[in-house]
Amino acid sequence: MAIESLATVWLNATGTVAMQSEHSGHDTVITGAQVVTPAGTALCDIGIRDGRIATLGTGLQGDRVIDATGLIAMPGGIDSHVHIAQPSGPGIEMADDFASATRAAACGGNTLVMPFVLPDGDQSLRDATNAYLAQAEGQCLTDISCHLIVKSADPVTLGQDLPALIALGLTSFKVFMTYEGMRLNDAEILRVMDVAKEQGALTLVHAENEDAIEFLRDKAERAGDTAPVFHARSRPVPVEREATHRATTLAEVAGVPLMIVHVSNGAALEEIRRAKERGVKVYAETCPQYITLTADDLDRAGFEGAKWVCSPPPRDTDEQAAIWAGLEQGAFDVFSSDHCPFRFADPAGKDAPGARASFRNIPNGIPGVETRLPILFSEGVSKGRITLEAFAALTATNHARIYGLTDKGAIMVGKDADIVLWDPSLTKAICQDDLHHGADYTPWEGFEVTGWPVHTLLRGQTVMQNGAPEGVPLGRHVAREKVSA
Ligand code: DUC
Ligand code: ZN
Ligand code: ZN
Repeated sequence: MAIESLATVWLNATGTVAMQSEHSGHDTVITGAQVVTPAGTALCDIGIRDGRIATLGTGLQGDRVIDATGLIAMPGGIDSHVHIAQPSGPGIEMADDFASATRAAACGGNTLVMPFVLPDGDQSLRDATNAYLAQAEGQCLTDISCHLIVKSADPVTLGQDLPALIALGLTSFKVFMTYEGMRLNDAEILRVMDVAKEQGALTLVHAENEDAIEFLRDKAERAGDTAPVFHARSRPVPVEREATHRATTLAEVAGVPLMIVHVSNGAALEEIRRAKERGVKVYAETCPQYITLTADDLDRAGFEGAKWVCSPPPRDTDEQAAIWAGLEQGAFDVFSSDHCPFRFADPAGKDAPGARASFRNIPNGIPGVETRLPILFSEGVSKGRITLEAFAALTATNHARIYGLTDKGAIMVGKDADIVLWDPSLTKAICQDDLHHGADYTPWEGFEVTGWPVHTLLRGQTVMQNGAPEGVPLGRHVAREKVSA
């Protein structure tokens, strides 16, 4: 369907706007862009009033006019999986605080990120949340909305803290099947899922089998195989496939929806497909590392491979193809960064004490909040694998729907004016020197992309223009709707 005729159909069919030749009273009007909405893509103006999208139409007038001719207007990116200033163990420090992470996020076309509250030591989940939100206050260039991490299924956490925090709008939490000290056993996961069901929250699962990993890790170390690449070899596809099967089965038993985060391979995706066929409501997330990186990236000379150490690890080109097939066929609901930044040349980061002696000691995670959207735009939209509408769904609209961010995630009348303008023809190589995160490297150094965000607006206010952050930290913590089973 031609863009003009689709515009007419959509604008009239919604009943929310009329095709007016003039409409005044806007604080800001964005003119001339191709506007991507849940109902299709149309050439029209966007009228913004009091931080919200007030009008979609033509010939709109306002106090400030942004000429976006030749650009694409998308909903601001929502990155529902980032780690910011998270406690990471003795002597280890994450490379981003709220200021640097949200600055990088805004420069990468995002308007909301979802970090995780992790209690430090035996801190309660409630105390950890209060401290974390206090740390974010006044620092954020984008909005934020926090998930919780449940690392203990004790009565206070399950009976008091989770219900109280869910009631305050923190309506999702992550459980781990890997990492000693974080992982829950099956009985504990079922009890956590039951709280999710009773209280209206969504459970996110990190699906890797810790016992199988430890078996392989120990064997590798005893054989003297301690280099970064053995991180990937000790976390092979079957450990993720088995845990994905178990997580979906536990959700089936508990009768709850769940999100499998950072799916890295076709076998795990197949487990998700089979669970869906059984009637389990399973959402799936994947990330840039699983469509662009491989385990060979960890196999560099010396200690360089530590830069690519994350879990699950990047796989191979066959698994990249399986993830692409899933993205093209709609098997994935969300595309997130799993931004988990550590500095490379830093004993508080990848070069932690003992890390060169064994991959076991390398902090897990890579930076990616600023590059998530350009990588998917370039590899997906520019290369013709996915449509603009699928891109918007995978990077914003589905995140808002699944996690209960009712005012966010789409260019529609009444929603927050969280908008990013894309130059689809801007070609460049990703370069650490241009990025705004706190890490001292990017895993995508030199990666060529076509398409880059050039203007980000948070509730109508410019927070990035032409690659530079702009304005004061306006970001807020956004409470979310409950999730129904
Ligand atoms: N899991 C994540 O989700 N992020 C970083 C490290 C990890 O294991
Ligand atoms: Zn994880
Ligand atoms: Zn993560």
